Amino acid sequence: MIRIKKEGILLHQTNLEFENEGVLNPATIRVGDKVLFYYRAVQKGNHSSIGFCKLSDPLTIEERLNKPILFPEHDYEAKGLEDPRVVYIDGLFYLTYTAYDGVSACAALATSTDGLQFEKHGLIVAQMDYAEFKQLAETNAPLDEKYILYNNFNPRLWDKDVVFFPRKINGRFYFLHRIKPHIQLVSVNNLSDLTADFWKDYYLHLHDHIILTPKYKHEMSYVGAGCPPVETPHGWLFIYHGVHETPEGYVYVGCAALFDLDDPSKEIARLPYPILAPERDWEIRGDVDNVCFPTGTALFDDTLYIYYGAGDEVIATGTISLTELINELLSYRA
Ligand code: BMA
Repeated sequence: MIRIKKEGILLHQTNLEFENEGVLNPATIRVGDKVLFYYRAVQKGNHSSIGFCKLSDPLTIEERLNKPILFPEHDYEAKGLEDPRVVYIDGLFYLTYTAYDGVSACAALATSTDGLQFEKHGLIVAQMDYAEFKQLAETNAPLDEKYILYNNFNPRLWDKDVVFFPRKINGRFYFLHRIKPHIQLVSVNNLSDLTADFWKDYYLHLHDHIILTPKYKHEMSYVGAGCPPVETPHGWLFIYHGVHETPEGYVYVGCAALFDLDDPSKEIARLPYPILAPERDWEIRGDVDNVCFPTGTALFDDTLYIYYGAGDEVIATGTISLTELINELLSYRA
């Protein structure tokens, strides 16, 4: 069994209005020897924006902005910008986040050439009623009943946890997304291909796009994409979150799986146990109890730094040897 070594809390909330309730779930990316860090900052009343820090090394904050770098400006994100993820592809930072408008929570995209000034591109997932999604998804195959269980109380379809792969694969953009309870995979030549008709056709064939479903006890309720996949010679390393229900509520843990480099819809291996689970006070008790929610990594030599929201209130870091993690995964080949 291999576990993430806990390095402790990296970022706390402050008294600044935009982050006086908590900080969590950061998008992270290594640039040179620094790490750029875009985190979900929550203002009392559960209004989120994206805060920004720069780390001089993976565990040291060098600079922290005293106002959000991204905040609500449009109707589709009026109630908050949540859970960012970031990658850098061909000269551009792609930052995805969950845009909440009070009715639905759907993924949106912003891009930047310098990592500081972002241009918003709006929602990039389907904007449809849940009823329409259900009707499309049931056309060609029965729909797993958990889709109904976790979605039927929302009039609109919720689609969160959009996480881009950090490079194009055979010339195409790939990204993960999550309609509960599974992780689905999209690939397109151009992001402008993501039209309403694209999504209708996609949901007609939902089954073909599901790439990760709950398998083990710790992830039995649902799974969701976590950190941008890490490229290794043996495949794409996915650090994702798995959720299971207990009498005390849902427990969020960090999990690891390996997917094929050329065809990321193929699962190569998955660990049958979590590598990161709530154990410390600040993971067990928080704004939401029992949450470890990994959203970003940074690789320095063989050490993979994993950044995660803990208890939906603070941001913590964990480390693991990439080689050891991959070797462990390979011993659990599908
Ligand atoms: C998810 C998101 C995350 C949060 C997690 C655990 O649905 O809201 O921001 O960290 O739940 O509460």
